[in-house]
Amino acid sequence: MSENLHVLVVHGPNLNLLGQREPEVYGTTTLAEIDADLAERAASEDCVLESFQSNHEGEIIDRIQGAIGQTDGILINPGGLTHSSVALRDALAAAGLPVVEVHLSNVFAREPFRHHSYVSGIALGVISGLGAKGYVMGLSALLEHLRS
Ligand code: CA2
Repeated sequence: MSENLHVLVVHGPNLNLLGQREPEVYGTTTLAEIDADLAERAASEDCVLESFQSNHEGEIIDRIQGAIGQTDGILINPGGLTHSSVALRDALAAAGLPVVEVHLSNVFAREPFRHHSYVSGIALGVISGLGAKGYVMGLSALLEHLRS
């Protein structure tokens, strides 16, 4: 691996709809805009970033397995898989990489089924409710952790 830090950004199911549906819950920023903001921050921090979105749990797990030995950390919004997927948690734990979990909405101010995350217990930290800005904050925290 080169001396630049490598970060994998994972966007879970339905996040491809950002900016097109439910703006009152998820805001008006599109996924492409979030990725562009992340790419800009990554470039200023000499970080190599790769963003990946899938609506398929297995594809996400395959991508996380593929990151082993190739990536230094993972920034993830697991979408609805947050609250349902033991398999996603197992994949992240098996990767053994620092993980920052991001949610656009404040999941704790929403329905009770959103209050539990299978990912949080293996995450370095969680950002929830700060909208699209939360991703850049999460990347920043992840890079700071990797450099410390
Ligand atoms: O707040 C978040 O970022 C969530 O991870 C979003 C998930 C939800 O299941 C989690 O509880 C919290 C849903 C992602 C669906 O994204 C959409 C975006 C636009 C329109 C419809 C869905």
